Amino acid sequence: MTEFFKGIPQIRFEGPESTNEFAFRHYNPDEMILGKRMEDHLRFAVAYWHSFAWPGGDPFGGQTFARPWFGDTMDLARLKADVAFEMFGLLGVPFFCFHDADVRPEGASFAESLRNLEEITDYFADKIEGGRTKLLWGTANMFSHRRWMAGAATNPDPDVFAYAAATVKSCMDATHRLGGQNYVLWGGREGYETLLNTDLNRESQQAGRFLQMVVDYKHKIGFEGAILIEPKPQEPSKHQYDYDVATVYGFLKRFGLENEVKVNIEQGHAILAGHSFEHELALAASLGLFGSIDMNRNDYQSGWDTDQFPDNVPEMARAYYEVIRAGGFTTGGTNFDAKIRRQSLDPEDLILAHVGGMDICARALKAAAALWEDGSLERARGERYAGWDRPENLAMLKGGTLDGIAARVLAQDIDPQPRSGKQERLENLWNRFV
Ligand code: XUL
Ligand code: CO
Repeated sequence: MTEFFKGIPQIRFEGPESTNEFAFRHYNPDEMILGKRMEDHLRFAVAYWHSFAWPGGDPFGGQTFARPWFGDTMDLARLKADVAFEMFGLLGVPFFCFHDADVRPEGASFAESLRNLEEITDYFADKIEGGRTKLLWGTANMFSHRRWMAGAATNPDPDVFAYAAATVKSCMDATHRLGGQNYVLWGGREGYETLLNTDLNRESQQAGRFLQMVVDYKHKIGFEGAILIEPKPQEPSKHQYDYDVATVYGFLKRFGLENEVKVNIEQGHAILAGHSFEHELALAASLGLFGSIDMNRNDYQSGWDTDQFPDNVPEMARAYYEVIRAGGFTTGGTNFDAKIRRQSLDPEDLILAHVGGMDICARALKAAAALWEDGSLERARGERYAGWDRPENLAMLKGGTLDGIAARVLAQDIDPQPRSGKQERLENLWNRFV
């Protein structure tokens, strides 16, 4: 054991009445909900980068955190891993997620970076084997180092494209070796700052080819997890190609990859794209793309990607209702891609942030599941479309023609009668459960 979380107890479920800060009030892993354990519904993951690699900087100031593992040596990388797995254990989370750059020091060459990653992968493998926290997903950080400033796969320099291919291969290998359930691609620099120096067509052809190679490699090594793209409209780039779920779907269709790749939807990214989180979830499910979620909100006033822990049960309930409607997670889960504020210096702040986030999500899941079980909302939705079950109406969708339908409108003197959409009534129903 390291000293870092000294004095912090194992976090356990104590129920809604508990006043113990270091306990769950709602997250009860073994509680059965809709026939499944709560833990298996939520599938929580801790994000290595925000909790263990982020120094606490913002655009106006640098490091605020003093962590004993900050530095560029392999010994410190191992200490960081020790502390990280201690926190996973204290929280009892089933999963974690990481980028290569979070877990190993950058080497002087690609070969050295690769060796460092492989060494840490072995170190993780032992910890995974000896504990109960597994890998939800791995990914490559192709946005922090200056080599990526003009993009990774979409870079005008073919050497960067090659370096990106080698990097993703190494991260897919690590993810595969650790039994990861997904591999994520988030293209923070896959976009542009100005169209004046950008060839959109070339860059999207490069991105399409790159993703095809990722999919080919997945099959080559027998990786059974899902490949996920994480949409985001901008930040750090002025405009990012993976803008939102609909844009990603268009891209996948264009390159024939819509059955190979799904999406990892982040709450804050959905809002930055001008959507609600539930919109992005519902759309992904309807397109067959729903994979996983990053559960972190932005500050609604600042308009930045502030990556805060969730604090709003009604909003999260909308999200988990869509997750339930989508049939729940398969390989995906709820990753807290969230960081504590830069003034939250104490080790216990890290723990309490996750305890709160897990409880908010658990509460939201319970509310959403109760409404789902009640069934009134789905019945109301079904009734609204019930006219489509009649054979003459079904026929319009299957082989109907404009002139044939026009003839029927005339013959039967069809005169549509508007009906209430019942929105307030449904909002009242929703509020009975949330
Ligand atoms: C950035 C973001 C990333 C991805 C993984 O906004 O969400 O942390 O989740 O690269
Ligand atoms: Co994210």
